[in-house]
This record gives sequence, C-alpha cells and structure tokens, in this order.
Amino acid sequence: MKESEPIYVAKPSLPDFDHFVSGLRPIWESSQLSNGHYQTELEQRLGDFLRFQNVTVVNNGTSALLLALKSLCMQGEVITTPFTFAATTHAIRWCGLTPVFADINEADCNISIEAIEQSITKNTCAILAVHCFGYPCAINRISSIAARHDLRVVYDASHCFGVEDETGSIFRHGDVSTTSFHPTKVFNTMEGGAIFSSSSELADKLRLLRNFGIKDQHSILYEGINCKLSECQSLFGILQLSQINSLISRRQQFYTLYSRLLGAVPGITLVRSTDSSYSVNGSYFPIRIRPWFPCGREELIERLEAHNVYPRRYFYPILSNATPYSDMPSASVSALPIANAVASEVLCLPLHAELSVDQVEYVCSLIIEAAGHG
Ligand code: T4K
Repeated sequence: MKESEPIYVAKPSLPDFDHFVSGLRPIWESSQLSNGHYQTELEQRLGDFLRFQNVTVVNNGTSALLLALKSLCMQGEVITTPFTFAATTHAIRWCGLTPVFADINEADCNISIEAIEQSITKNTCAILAVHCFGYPCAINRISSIAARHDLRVVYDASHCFGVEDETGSIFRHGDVSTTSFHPTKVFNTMEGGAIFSSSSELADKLRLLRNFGIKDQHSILYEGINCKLSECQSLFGILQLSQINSLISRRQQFYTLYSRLLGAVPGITLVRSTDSSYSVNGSYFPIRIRPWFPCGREELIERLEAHNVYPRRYFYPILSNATPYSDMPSASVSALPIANAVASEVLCLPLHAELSVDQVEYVCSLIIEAAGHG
C-alpha cells in the first residue's frame, strides 16, 4: 500500500459532480437560494427513505439540538451524558437549561440507565441521551423512566443515519430525535442536520422555529431563529441520498473487516453495540487501548500519524472536564468513573465509504505491529 496518501478518520462522499452542476441550473434561473423547493423536497425524500415523515431539515446538527430543546418549552435540569461531542451539552446551556451528567456503560459508551435514575430530582425536565457511535441507547428503558417521572426524551442521534430495526428508523424514538449532516457523517449536506418529531404538529412548529417563528406576512408565532438549509445544500443532499445504500454497505463492510482483524488483539477492546435488534451503520470504529496494551493511546496515535494515519480521540476531553462545566456537582470525576476511564482510552479509527480494503488492512497491520513490538 502507498504510505504517502493520508488516511483520515472521516472523508465525505460526494454526489456526481455533473449531476450537482445540472441541478444548480434551476436555482440560478429562479434566484431562489433559500426557502425554496429543494429544502422541502429533501425533507420529503428523507421521509420516504426513513419511512418516517416528521422530518425538519436545518443548517447543522447543533441547530437541530437547539430547536429540538426549544420546541419542548422546558425549564430545569436535563440529564445527559458527558461522553459526547461538545454540541450536545452546549445546546442544553444555550436553551437556558441545566445539564446534569450521568455516567455511561462500559460496553457501548451510552448513558447508563442506573445513573439516569439516580440523577432524577424534582427539577428534572428531560433526558438528552446520545446514541453514541450509532449504537442505540436502552430506548425502552428510557421511555419507561420518562413515563414514570413525566420527563421529555430527546435523542441526539447524530451518528445514526441508516440505523434501523425491522420496524423502522432509530430516528422515530423520543419526543424528538436530532441528527447531523456534517461532512464527517454517514449522510452529509456539506453542513446540515435534521429533527425528527413524534407528531406532525411538532414538525410544523419546528419548521416555523427554523424560520424566525414567522408563520406568514401577518404573524410571528414563536421566538424562532434562522436555521434554514440553503437550496444548494438541499440539492447536494437529494443527490447524496440516491447513493446512500451503497455508501452504508461499504462502511458496514469495513466495520466487519476491522472487527475481524482487531477483535482478538490483546490490549484492544472493541466498543460494540449491546442491542443486536438494530443494524450497525459503520459510522465509527471505536476501540479502547487498555493498560495492558504494550504502549499507551498517545504513543499509538504518534505511531499511526507517523504512517499518515489519522485517528481521533472521540470523545476526549469529556464535557464534564471542559471548562464551562467542570465546576458542576455532577461533573466530579468520582461521579463519572466509567466516562473518565473510557475517555482516556478511546480511539476512533478511520472509517468512511471512500476507504479501500487495503487501507483498512494497513491501519490494522500498524496496530497489530504495535501490539507485538511495544
Ligand atoms: N452531536 C453529536 C453527538 C455530534 O457528534 C455532533 C458533531 C453534533 C452533535 C453536532 O453536529 P454539527 O453541528 O457538527 O452538524 C467533527 C465534526 O465537526 C462534528 O460534526 C462531529 N460531531 C464530531 C464528532 O467530529 P472534528 O473537529 O473532529 O472534525 P474535523 O473537521 O477535524 O474533521 C475530521 C476529519 O474529517 C478531518 O481530519 C478530515 C475529514 N474531513 C473533514 C471535513 C470537515 C474532510 O475530509 N472533509 C471535510 O469537509 O469534529
């Protein structure tokens, strides 16, 4: 394998360039750059693909979280995971709510049910759980806790495009689920995101919220904001959607190959889903570098980077250790032993549809070599 070509943790797949250029013509001819029909068409096509119609597309996954939380009109504490991307926790604060961190499971890195239950107070209004790495949370158990305590449930499903069980998309769960269409994600619109609502009324409200809350020329119903997806990006998404099944199956192929090559390497633990009823979309390939691996995570990263392989420490630092949150009582290291341990060991290996089998084998060979020559 040619060593000179960098292998990044992620690489976006692009639609056919000529199709994109010819799709731009109606945008040019109409001068409708935003608030146009491609945004609506993308929502409809996503709804058809996902077999779930209450879709509101927005300009990124962070906006999706902000609008989702805002749409539920809540006050108080939101129980959430510290093991996530910064956007999850920031969105809670930006909506004037208080994040309360709960620890995670060792196996799949999702929020722990027991920790959720221990964190509930009279001020709790919601649970914001992340299906981390595309692995589903304990959805049924979270629903029953929420029903018992009258809490709203928001899922940050940013890693979950294409994850489904035999009855449908994972996006249909919770009061609201959100996702990201960033270039590093399974499905991308350059920048973008979407919100999936439990009712068509909520989806309609979210469409108003994304456009300043303006209903028509005479009425402004909500204190909304501008989170619209541009027409060019919507077009990009429509074209990307036509190839998504083959992109997901390439990711799944590489996920399986990584699992086979690294599954038995001493000192490497694969982070896996514990719920086999959902498909794996191959959005990430997270491993943990355990203390008995011959070198530490940082040295392994150095070795890989020296060979032009660029994995990422998703998620490190965890949000409970980040400056805006580290003073909160729920952020103490002793309250979050598993999240802290996992964050110090986790490493996401390159996984995207543009890889080749040779590249995956090459990355694994470097790790196997490090395992033998510590
Ligand atoms: N919730 C969760 C659980 C999330 O994971 C995220 C985003 C969000 C919410 C918020 O969604 P957005 O508002 O972002 O839509 C990345 C992404 O910026 C972020 O979207 C993502 N999660 C997070 C897990 O990872 P970085 O800083 O590690 O990515 P970056 O830009 O360094 O890209 C990584 C690699 O991908 C690069 O080394 C090369 C490649 N790349 C990247 C871009 C942007 C490309 O080849 N082309 C590109 O255009 O944060």
